Amino acid sequence: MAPGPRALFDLDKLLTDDERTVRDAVRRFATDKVLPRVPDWFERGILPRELATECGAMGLFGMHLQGYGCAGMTAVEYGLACMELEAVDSGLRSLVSVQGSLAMTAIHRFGTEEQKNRWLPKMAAGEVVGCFGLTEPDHGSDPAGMRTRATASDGGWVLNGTKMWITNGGIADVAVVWARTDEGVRGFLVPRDTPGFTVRDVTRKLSLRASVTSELVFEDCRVPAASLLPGATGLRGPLSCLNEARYGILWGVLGAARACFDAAREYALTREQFGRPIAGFQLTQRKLVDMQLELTKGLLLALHLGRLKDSGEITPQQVSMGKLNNVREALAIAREARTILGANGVTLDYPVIRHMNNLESVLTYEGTNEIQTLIVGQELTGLPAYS
Ligand code: TGC
Ligand code: FAD
Repeated sequence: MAPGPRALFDLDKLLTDDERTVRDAVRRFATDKVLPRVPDWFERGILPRELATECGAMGLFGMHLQGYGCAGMTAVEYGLACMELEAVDSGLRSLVSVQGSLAMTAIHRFGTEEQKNRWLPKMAAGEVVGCFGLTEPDHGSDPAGMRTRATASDGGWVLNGTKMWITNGGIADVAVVWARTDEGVRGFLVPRDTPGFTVRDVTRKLSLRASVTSELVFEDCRVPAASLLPGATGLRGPLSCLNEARYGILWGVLGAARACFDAAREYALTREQFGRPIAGFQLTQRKLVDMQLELTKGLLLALHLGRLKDSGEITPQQVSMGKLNNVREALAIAREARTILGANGVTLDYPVIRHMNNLESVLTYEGTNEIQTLIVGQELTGLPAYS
């Protein structure tokens, strides 16, 4: 391999031929088909619905799930795909995470055969978009306090409450909604056109602008008994889906960090100050070296966790450790890259500040940095420190 940052990684040696093939195919799709359009979407604050159809055609939705039209790939292959998608934009990876790791996983894991056959093949193909409603305006880190309620009535259920910050909400055809019942938290499949279900998109975001984030409101929203996901009772149901999405994120953010590193290195080699390229200054080299060290360590951690996941041995706490480290370091890399670009770093002419702003959301969603810390802290001490 030629000298340069990839030679230092040489991660390729640790991957199988199949893993490299999947990674390269997703990289081509993301780079050739999506990247040229992303800065415009980010600037306008939109995510076109057609992107879901394109991702479906690529087999990206639920790609780690078996059957029902899903690709049945390994955890490492899924992770590598997330990395390539997020190298383009966290919004693209979010679309895929929420559809596959959250909405489809909830149906795949907790649904009836009828629910799986009805929804999963169309979701895998991108014909149907799903969202996952757990967070509420007053209950984010602590979903156990949720107020959305489902009441049994006339052989069905009536939903009342509000979900907030829901990715894909405005483009979703079906929402997986978690609500309090007399038996504890249960999950419901609510089609978008159900009377009493309204959606309002969150605007004025300065992060994840190429992603739809919405509020879901349920007012006496009546759904049939067949909408209930029978396999999940209690908070364990939604929290177990979060493990899947957190796993995708711990790979994905390395893609964003890699894109920032690449942009900063290229800029540093061509930008001249004091008569020579800024890459020739020791302080710039130290930044590049530290960025590369954390990127490499993050990749090794991700790959180790992926191998553990493929062998069925991974724990939720290990996933939290991966999300905690890799998001924190990706954000630090993005911020450092931004400094190397100087004033140019604050514009959308370069991808760095877009990634940096996106990563602020990634630090918060799927369990904040602090919550991941407390999950790992509990594992180390046996003492829960949430309240
Ligand atoms: P706790 O009493 O600890 O647990 C309740 C039940 O759940 C089980 N459990 C888990 N099971 C599987 N995986 C996990 N990660 C689990 N964590 C807990 C637990 O064993 C227990 O089961 P059981 O059978 O004994 O009842 O729950 P707690 O209320 O004390 O909360 C713990 C805490 C704070 C860790 C949890 O609430 C938490 O993770 N909070 C963070 C919330 C969060 O991450 N929300 C994310 C929303 S989705 C999202 O952000 C999507 S963005 C995606 C995108 O756009 O890409
Ligand atoms: P809060 O819980 O109010 O936390 C505020 C601050 O207090 C944080 O720093 C937090 O770490 C800290 N804090 C809270 N509790 C503790 C504690 N015990 N100890 C120490 N510090 C603490 N949710 C969904 O359900 N589905 C989605 O698709 C989805 N998509 C999202 C997309 C975007 C762009 C964003 C920004 C969020 C999304 N979310 C989604 C919501 C996300 O999961 C929540 O924002 C997150 O869980 C944090 O909740 P909160 O924003 O209410 O913050």
